[in-house]
Amino acid sequence: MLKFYYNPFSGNVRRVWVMLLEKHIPFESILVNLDDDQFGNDFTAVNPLQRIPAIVDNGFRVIESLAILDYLEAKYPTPSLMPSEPENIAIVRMVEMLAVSELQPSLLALTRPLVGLEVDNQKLDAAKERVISVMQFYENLLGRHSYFVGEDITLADIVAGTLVPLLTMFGFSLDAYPRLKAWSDQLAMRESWQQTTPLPEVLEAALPNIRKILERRL
Ligand SMILES: N[C@@H](CCC(=O)N[C@@H](CS)C(=O)NCC(=O)O)C(=O)O
Repeated sequence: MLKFYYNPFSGNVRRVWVMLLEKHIPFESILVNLDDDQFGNDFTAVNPLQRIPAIVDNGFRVIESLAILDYLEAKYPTPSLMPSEPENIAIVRMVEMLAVSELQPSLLALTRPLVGLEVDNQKLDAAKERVISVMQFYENLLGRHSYFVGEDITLADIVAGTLVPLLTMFGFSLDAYPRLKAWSDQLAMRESWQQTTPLPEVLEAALPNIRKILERRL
């Protein structure tokens, strides 16, 4: 059975978890406590870069969440979560990359004061502006569709839709982005979202480890 190395607080993990559930892929979950379990020999043998998520499927190891999503889509194509038209592929990739390259680093910057790390106010302002630019881009892209690509959920919705709900924790409101709000509310009703929503106590308990992770960032 597919082995899934995870921790419920992690946004990088959650996108893989949601996909496994959406595709009804049977898996065995293996908790990696990020209070240094990731540096142990067992997990380092799975991922030499010592990060979750990772999967091992029939002996084939995949690390990096977006690579895992692509692998799962190719290996388990039904139900499809990736369109085939050039424009729609571009939409999925744009949404994914904005989530991981713009939204996520900005949220990490905004997490620093929450875990008692030093704060550069200029960087915080830049991070907030970045988040707002991405929210506006997503709002426009959603147009009148239910999802980023028409009426069917794709990887774009999984990657962005597991990060956008976190924005309210950082003081952002979705009220000025009605399409984004409707889309996020609709995703929140899916079983895969409900099963993977980190409980407040899980997030609270993870704060010391998040602090250590942020301190180690290059
Ligand atoms: N680019 C990687 C990022 C993975 C990542 O940073 N995972 C974090 C948890 S959210 C981690 O395992 N950190 C452990 C550490 O920094 O020691 C991906 O998308 O999979």
